[in-house]
Amino acid sequence: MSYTLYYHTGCTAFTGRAGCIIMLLEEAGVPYTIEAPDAYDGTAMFAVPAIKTPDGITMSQAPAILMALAQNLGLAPQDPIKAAKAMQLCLDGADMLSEAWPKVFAEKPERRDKWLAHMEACFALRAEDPVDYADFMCMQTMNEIPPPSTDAMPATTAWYAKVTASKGFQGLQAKKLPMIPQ
Ligand SMILES: N[C@@H](CCC(=O)N[C@@H](CS)C(=O)NCC(=O)O)C(=O)O
Repeated sequence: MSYTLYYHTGCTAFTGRAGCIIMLLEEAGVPYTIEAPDAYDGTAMFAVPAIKTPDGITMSQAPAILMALAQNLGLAPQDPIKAAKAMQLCLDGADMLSEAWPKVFAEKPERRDKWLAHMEACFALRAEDPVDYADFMCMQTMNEIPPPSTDAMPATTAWYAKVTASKGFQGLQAKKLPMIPQ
């Protein structure tokens, strides 16, 4: 049984907020298809991305989808302290995206810098940890921002190297789609 992800254009033109979910599914190596929003026949949802899972979950809200799926897919920390911090980072990543969208902080450099300093601190905390769902939420936005100076943000630089090498990131990149509509 396959997962079905729902997003604008079925992700044939851009990946938007579905990118983090695509990375999760690619990292897990599970079968999935992507359909347009009007194909969704699940329980109430306000806006895509939405998901239908083989075990009957139908839901929206990208960070909640990541949290709901990651446990079964083996992509959530097991340690309760790390698990709690991953939830925080996932929601931080979603907030950062909402604030950056759609011009990726072009008009708000001071907010970009505040977010990047926060991400640096968070990535330092998880430097030794394997990639998990919270990384995919953050990478969805971080990949759109010009890379920070390696001297100023060593933890972020190491984090980029770790996450860009992941199967999930590589699977999303292989689709050769922009994150934001062109
Ligand atoms: N908090 C939601 C935001 C969902 C959202 O804003 N989806 C956009 C596309 S990225 C949309 O389709 N919006 C239509 C609407 O709000 O009516 C999430 O993270 O999934």
